[in-house]
Amino acid sequence: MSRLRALAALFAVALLPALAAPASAAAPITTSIYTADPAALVAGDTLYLYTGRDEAQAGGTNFVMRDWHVFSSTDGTSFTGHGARLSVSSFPWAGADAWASEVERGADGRYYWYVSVNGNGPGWMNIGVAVGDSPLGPFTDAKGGPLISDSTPNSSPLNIDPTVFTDDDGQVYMYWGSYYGLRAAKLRPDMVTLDGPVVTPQGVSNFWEAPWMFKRNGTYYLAYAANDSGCSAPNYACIRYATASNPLGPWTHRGVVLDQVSSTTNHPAIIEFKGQWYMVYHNAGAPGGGNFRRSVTLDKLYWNADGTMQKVVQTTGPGGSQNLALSATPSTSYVSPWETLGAVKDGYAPTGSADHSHGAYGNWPQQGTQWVEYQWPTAQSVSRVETYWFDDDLGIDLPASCQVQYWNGSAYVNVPGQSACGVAPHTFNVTTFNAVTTTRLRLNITSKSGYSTGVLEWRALS
Ligand code: FUB
Repeated sequence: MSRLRALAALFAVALLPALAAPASAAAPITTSIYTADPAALVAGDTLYLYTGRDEAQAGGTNFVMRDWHVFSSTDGTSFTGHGARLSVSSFPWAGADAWASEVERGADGRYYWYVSVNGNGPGWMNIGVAVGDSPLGPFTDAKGGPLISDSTPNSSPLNIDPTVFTDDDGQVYMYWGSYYGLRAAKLRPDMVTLDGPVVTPQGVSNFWEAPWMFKRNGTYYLAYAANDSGCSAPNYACIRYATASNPLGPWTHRGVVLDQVSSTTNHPAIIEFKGQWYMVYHNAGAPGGGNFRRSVTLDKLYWNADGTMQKVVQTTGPGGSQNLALSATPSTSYVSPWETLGAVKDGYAPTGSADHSHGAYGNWPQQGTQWVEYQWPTAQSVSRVETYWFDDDLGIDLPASCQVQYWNGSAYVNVPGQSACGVAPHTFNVTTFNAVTTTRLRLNITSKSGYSTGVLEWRALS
């Protein structure tokens, strides 16, 4: 089982209801906490998002997830946080890992919250289910034990990521799974008992994990995370989808609906709210974010006339920041011939300061002050940079200091109101300043005596 955990990590793979607090607008839905693995539900005139919470420390290399949170919106743009509404401790038979979940309304009008959670019994992850009388709960364990575990016949190699769908005739279906092992089963009207055997759906190409099922105009849709080289960089996921005319398939693969994001994992929820379709997902885009410090966000989703989905444009949502580095041309005072300057703007979220798996900028054997610069063909408004330092434990060490400058039309000058230019290892060091409008932004890096310096990723944010 430890091999599976390692794989999951690689792939990145106080339960009292908090007072409702307005969260920042749309994307990410909040920056008060890190959130992941969204599920969406419309009840009345409200869109509810159910998420996990990432609590890993900066530079952490595994998931730390203890509870599930609820957010709501009446306009699809600004979200109100309702705090943790369910936790691992809500399930007396479980002990850790509050992973992906989804809420479905039962025929009895109650709300069933299906969760991935680590049981205390044999095996690893299980699917549990809690129930509450409203979308905000309170929720309690509905079964007293797992609905799906490793001992369920024909269960997935990793029993996580439930998606529950109720068809027009009232029949309820659950899909779940990871490690390429998609599974499905019918549920009885009680919502907590399987209604027949677990089946292995066919035709879902490159399925990795995170299924999300829905229906539109009589066609069934299954969106899911895939990680094949046809859609994402190594260790990253994209979102593919398939359609079917029967809720248990066979499925026909239709393509990629969401490209790779800035976190290695990717997790979809697709829903119509007040006439607009949305793709809800997570990335590493919040300040200090990373593969284990993710943030839920959403973007509009549009349909083609033939019922296929257009690829979602990742705007980072209304009011969200964009990483302008992605469209910049980088240059530098010096780069070692074996290093890659372009690595600083490839969108990768490193797992630590020694993680040069996606290339690194390094200036060995230079010492003293060197610089990295971004240039744009038209002026950009920039107010924050996030810097992930490279440290190879050889000639490249963390810098002694750094300074952000911009081109004011005739010279490089320090950006105004600059917060500390951090040099911490294993994290994105966030430096904020009064917004500048410029075609060139520069990071001056001063080495410690006897060392050179390097950068794994340098984000420039609007
Ligand atoms: O958040 C933990 C796991 O990572 C989820 O269950 C997967 O979908 C992936 O996002």
